[in-house]
Amino acid sequence: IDMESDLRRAVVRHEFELRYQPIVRLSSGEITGVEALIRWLHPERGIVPPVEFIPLAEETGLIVPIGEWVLREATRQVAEWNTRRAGRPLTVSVNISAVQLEHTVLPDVVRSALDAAGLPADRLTLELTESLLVDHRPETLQRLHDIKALGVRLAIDDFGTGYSSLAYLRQFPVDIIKIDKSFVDDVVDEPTAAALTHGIIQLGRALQLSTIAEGIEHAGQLTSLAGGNCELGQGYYFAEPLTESAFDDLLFPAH
Ligand code: G
Ligand code: G
Ligand code: MN
Ligand code: NA
Repeated sequence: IDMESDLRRAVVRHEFELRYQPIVRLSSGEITGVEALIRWLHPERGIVPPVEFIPLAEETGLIVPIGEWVLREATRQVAEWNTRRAGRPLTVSVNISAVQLEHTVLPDVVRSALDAAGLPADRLTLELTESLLVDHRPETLQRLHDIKALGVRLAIDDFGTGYSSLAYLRQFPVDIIKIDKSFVDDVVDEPTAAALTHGIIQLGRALQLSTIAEGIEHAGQLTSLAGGNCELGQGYYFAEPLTESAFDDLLFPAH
């Protein structure tokens, strides 16, 4: 069977699962949030990563029901963790495709997911890629403002890799910059990458945005980023994207 009908069946049969990667305060190691990342649990192929089906889901419009499921499931799960946890409630970050912004009444979907989960709007972050922001139509900007009006936070994902990163910061109502892994990869060994990374962090500070460094894999990277006052980070050094049950064990270690 072709992959499109395979993916349609997956939507009907709920063959998806979320993985949760912790987002950590670099100065203290405290977990402040999680990024939800989708996986397709294919009956024959096993676990299919998003890079292998998100593009098809976008072309076919199937990303709309899939994305709605991701929003509902991620907010439900994190609201549940927050009710069991002492301390400041976790935030949850969900990746949003351009197609979701075009083809759905996304603000209503977001509002409905938050209400159903009982999660305060300021605990949800939507991650937008720079390719999504290339779209300059007024409807896109209006929809982002409608979502912001709910109290949700917006992040620019993979920051620094697009063509006009700085222009997006003027145009779009963003709260968070996610520094792309390609900068973090070389922050220790390459003076240019280090200068750009620390420059992005200072830019974020000047604009009163949070900065999250992505793809931290080694202690040396953490030292450089924390030394440059990068607020938050994520990466294999802390944890890979975890199953719900593994993340649960991380939050609530057995005595
Ligand atoms: O999880 P992984 O590390 O393989 O993610 C690969 C890519 O898939 C990332 O670019 C990520 O933003 C994207 N992705 C993961 N989950 C989702 C999702 O729920 N919706 C969308 N639109 N993209 C996702
Ligand atoms: O594009 P986006 O930032 O949404 O997706 C994050 C992707 O990076 C996911 O595929 C996730 O599994 C992956 N990832 C997260 N931390 C690390 C890391 O430390 N190293 C590598 N190589 N990939 C990572
Ligand atoms: Mn992301
Ligand atoms: Na990214």
